[in-house]
Amino acid sequence: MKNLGLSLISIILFSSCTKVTPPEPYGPVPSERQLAWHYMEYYMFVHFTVNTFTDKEWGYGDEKESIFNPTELDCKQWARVASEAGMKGIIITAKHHDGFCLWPSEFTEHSVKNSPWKNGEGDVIWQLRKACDEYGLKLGIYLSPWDRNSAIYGTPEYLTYYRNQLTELLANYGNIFEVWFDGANGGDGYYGGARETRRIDNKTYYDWLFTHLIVRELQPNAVMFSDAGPDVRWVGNERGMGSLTNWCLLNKDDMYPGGNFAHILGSGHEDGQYWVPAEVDVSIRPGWFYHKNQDTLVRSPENLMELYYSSVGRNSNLLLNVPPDTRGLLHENDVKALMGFRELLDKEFEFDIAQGKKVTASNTRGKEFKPSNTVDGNNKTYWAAKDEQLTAELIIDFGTVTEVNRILLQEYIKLGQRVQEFKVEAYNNGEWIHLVDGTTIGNKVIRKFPVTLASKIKVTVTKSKACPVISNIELYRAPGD
Ligand code: FUL
Repeated sequence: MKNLGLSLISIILFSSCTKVTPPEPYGPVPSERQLAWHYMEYYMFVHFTVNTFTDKEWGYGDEKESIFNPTELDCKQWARVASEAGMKGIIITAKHHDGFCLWPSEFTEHSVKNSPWKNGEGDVIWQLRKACDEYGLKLGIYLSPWDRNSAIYGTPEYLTYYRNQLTELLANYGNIFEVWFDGANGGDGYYGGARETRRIDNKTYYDWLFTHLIVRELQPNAVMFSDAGPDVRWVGNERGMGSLTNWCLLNKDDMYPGGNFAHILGSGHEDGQYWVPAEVDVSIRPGWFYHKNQDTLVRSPENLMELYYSSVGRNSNLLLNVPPDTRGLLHENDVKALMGFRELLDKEFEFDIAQGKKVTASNTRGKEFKPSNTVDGNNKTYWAAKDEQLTAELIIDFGTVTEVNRILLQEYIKLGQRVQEFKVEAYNNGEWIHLVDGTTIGNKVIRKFPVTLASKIKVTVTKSKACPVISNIELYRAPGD
């Protein structure tokens, strides 16, 4: 009995000693609100204001409230289209540079309350809130810091005005997932009748840290976007181009909205001190606002598919702008393009060849971190190498020769972004053929390669800051060559 007791104790002790611990996080890691944002991937931008009716991109600030008069405004149509397109939320220009507010702000007369729309009783933000709830979408707001209508723009008092408006939006419209701080400022404007040029110092004028506190207090789950984060960064262009090398990391301390940082924002900083991932903002039309003469210039479904590859496929989220027209509806041509894109997307990623297949690794940390975690259709589980291992190979064995032309990879970013270089090869007829060379992975990369016959695919992490931690590998045979 005594002996049996002892050996039981030693078994318990032994097994607790051999329990494998997960890798320690490496470098900055995403907050919960950023993780939730990463999972959204694709959502709609809505640019709508007096510009829709004046046919302009930047209103001067002297537009009469009476021109805002959409005849059939229907936020439910926006939300239905967004949801059917596969989007997860909508971010709206509650106030653009012209200063006109889409909600009846108590701090200005320059808003929907003095427009003919619904006899001044309407509130676009509230309508959109309800529509988003109905379609299971999240709501975000864009509140332009530059205000060409405000008489006090450029003075310290304007900051109080701006923060009051921000507070109205954050306190009265339910949960907000993203607050968009734009960096543009062209200087001249109406400014309450002064009609002059007002220059501000982007670095100091807005006192951003104080404004950020308001967002944190009223909407702790919201991420804040700007050129410099703090939670999500601009990608540095409006052409829909994410960077092939894309670190979710940024040394943002000396950066600010409207600064000259576009050249850095695509790739981020490999040694960045903060987790600030990139968002690709791009319009479905040449302009951000609706212009009738652009009805024939809406991007095609194929073009939108390319945008998807250059954004979501490059470790960024895609914020696709679809501007309502003067009726207050998304135009038929835009809706058609979005639905066409959705169809292409569904076909492109219809069947994951890798899921459930046999996977082996050159190195594995322990059974909880087994290689098959990368193909179990669950990106909360992951394969990890041992700590000292900075390179490793994973081989997915299809068991039979299969055509393949796309690969999707994900790091388990809760433990930080680690991979610096990787390559992908295919095995057929007794040899390994090179398919793809890559640098960073992060939340997600998707890469195309020519249709290849393969019985196995090998993913090699050739350089990593710390032991690689991969949550997901998917392989597809997308239509076409
Ligand atoms: C820019 C603005 O000036 C454009 O009008 C648009 O809102 C775009 C998304 O951001 O900075």
